[in-house]
Amino acid sequence: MDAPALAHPGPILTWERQPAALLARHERGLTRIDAVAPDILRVRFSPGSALQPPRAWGSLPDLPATELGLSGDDEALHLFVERLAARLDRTSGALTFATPGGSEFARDLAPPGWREVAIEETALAQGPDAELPPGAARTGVFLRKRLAPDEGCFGLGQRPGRLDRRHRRFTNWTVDISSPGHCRGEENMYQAHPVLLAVRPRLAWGLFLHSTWYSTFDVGAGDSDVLTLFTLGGELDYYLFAGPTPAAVVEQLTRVTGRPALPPLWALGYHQSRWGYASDAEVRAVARTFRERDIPLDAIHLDIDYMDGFRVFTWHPQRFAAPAETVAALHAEGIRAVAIVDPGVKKDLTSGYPVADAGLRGGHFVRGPDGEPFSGWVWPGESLFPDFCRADTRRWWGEQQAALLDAGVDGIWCDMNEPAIVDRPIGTEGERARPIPLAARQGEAGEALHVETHNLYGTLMARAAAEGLARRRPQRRPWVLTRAGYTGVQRWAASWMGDNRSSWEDLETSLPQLASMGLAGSAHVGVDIGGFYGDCFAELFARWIEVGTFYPFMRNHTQCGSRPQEPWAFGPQVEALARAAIRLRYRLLPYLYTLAHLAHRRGEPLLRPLLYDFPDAAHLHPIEDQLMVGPQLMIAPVYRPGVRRRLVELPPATWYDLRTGARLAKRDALIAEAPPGALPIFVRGGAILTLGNVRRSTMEPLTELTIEAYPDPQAPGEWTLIEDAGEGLDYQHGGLAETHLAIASLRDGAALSIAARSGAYQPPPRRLILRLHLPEAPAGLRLDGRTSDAWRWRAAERAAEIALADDGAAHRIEVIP
Ligand code: MIG
Repeated sequence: MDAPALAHPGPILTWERQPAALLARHERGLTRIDAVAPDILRVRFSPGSALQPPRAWGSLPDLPATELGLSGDDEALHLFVERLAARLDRTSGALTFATPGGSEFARDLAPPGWREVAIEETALAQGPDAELPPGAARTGVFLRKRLAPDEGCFGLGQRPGRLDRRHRRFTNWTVDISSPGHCRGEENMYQAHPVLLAVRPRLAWGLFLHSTWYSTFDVGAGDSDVLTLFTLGGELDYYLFAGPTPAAVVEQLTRVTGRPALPPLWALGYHQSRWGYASDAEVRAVARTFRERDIPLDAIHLDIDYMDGFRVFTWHPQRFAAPAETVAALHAEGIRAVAIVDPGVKKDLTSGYPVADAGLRGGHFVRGPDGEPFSGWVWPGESLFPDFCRADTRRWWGEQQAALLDAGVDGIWCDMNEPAIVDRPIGTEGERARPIPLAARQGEAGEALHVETHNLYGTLMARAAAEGLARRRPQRRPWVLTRAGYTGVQRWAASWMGDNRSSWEDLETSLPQLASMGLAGSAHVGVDIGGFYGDCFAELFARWIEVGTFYPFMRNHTQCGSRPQEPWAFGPQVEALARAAIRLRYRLLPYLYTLAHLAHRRGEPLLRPLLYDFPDAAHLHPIEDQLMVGPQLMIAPVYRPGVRRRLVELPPATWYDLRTGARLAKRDALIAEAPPGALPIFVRGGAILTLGNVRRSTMEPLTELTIEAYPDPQAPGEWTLIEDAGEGLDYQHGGLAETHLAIASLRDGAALSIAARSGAYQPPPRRLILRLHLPEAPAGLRLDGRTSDAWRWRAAERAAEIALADDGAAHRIEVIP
């Protein structure tokens, strides 16, 4: 296909310096570069004479600008912030970036180009609904950047498929990929994350295309050394992150798009769900069975079955006749209730359904191109769709949650918010996806067309849910789970990856999928453990739950009508393995919760690819079936039938086997024994792992804290345990407990120091167990300078152990060689 030629900006005619920005006018169009931070530049280019004004619903947090250094010569304008330099060519308008040391990257192969793009050229060709009114933006802007031959390309969010995104093409347009009419693709998904992380030895950089419009990334698919960005938005707008490590890029990205919300502690526990827990009695029976079988559980999710005729914000009058009692019964067992909410509001105007009535009266629904409320078909039948671009609509929606919150519901699960809509009653023959028309109007007073705001629909619904929770329960932390989203959704919600299948492939793909979500800024993510579509089976379930232990969000969920998938559904052997996996999750909670704080403070993903922690080991970067869980743990899951051992690459570090406590001999790789129930888990030398006692749920107090030190003979190690009440907002005002821990490797042994606890949060009384992992039993142990006779050698764990009451004071144990 011969695409029409692109228009280009031509030479820069005039330029002006603003306090933290450069504004350059070309023969055609203008470039604006903002110094966002010492390590972040924002680049905008418009083919017109002005940039689009910021959108009211644009949801990036405000950042203070930084100083921009600027100089010019005959050929170029040179821009500097502390850790990033850019060169804007005066003749062509092309940009190049460089480190302060002069290493070039992200070079434009040509200046931005544009042309009129017909909708049919995009994946948006959806029949007549795709038509935009005359005059609506259809200018497509293109940008081609050079990819270095040794640059690995990562990110782009939840798409399954390979972790390394190079040689593929991606569309950023939120769709319900599980609905008829869409096939299960790797190219486009429920969530849109136009985020790229490029990694080469000693230099990582990142790019966030700040366009909520339909956009595409060609990551070396056409020409392997070219990255082509395209947006239908009529203007180019991207943030460039200086790195220089992958961790720095993720920090920079989430500084711009927002950090992941800190979840309440219970959200990190085990969640049980299924489409089809259809009555109060059934829900109580599930809860009771968990308790009878002594399997920890923190939350049960209520799917659309609880509603009355799928009317959002209602309860079924018979099956859930007394919802407050249902939820209270769960709470009495230490279990939280999460309720699903769909955006489609049944267009029921005759039975006094307040959500439809008040919604119409308040003008809260998306209006079609004709200005009348748009309707389409979803579970409730013909439905209306809230216009979440409007602040007053988000508020109104949040208030509707009273119907759930008054019954005691703890968290909100936002589904179908791509939004998913079909063209006739669900299940009718010939059913096809029927999206909101691109020319539908959203925002206050017809401010924008749906084509611009579509990608934000899921995020803004999650935001409405989270803000509604916060308003109604100002003392508690909102917890929201969402299916659809756009980069930045992490500020309001955790995400699950939608409708996967009960298959080995889907277990395998969850690893790169969740890791890529982390790189796009969403730290709290999971897939349906056991798989959604189809029937799970014993071996697959056993493998999946052992991997799920390490998903930041750990939920078992399945489709209605599939075979039972609760931990006991596959017989006593698998039940025992599942119980052990879930118990391990609860043991790990103090570590995972500290990681949740780090995600909230600096965007750091809980689950991440090896490249995040080992940026200089380029040969490990494409690996996607071994992941890091925080900086201390590495997992090497089994995701194939019949496999009982597997190859594990050992990144450059000292490693311990978590199960034996033994330090591994230095080598590049090993074969790990991995029968079901024994997922290979490795601890990095220098790590200090903090473990809790197993609880039935996080509503029970932590009564024991184990601090396990894994000395690295080559280097000291340190860690700060972060704790708080697990709920509420005190953590924002000093209500934290931070315990600094350090291991020193002494000539003949090691020492573990625990600093006095700082911060205003007082953990409940508990026992402290200190363990030092050593090659062999030492002659003795000194506690706080005195030879102890209360220590013991735990041969099975290869650790010297001592227990004491946790008094919050400083302690030190030291090996007597
Ligand atoms: O059209 O609410 O991805 O988790 O169980 C299906 C029923 C709608 C899709 C979600 C799935 C949920 C299901 N929903």
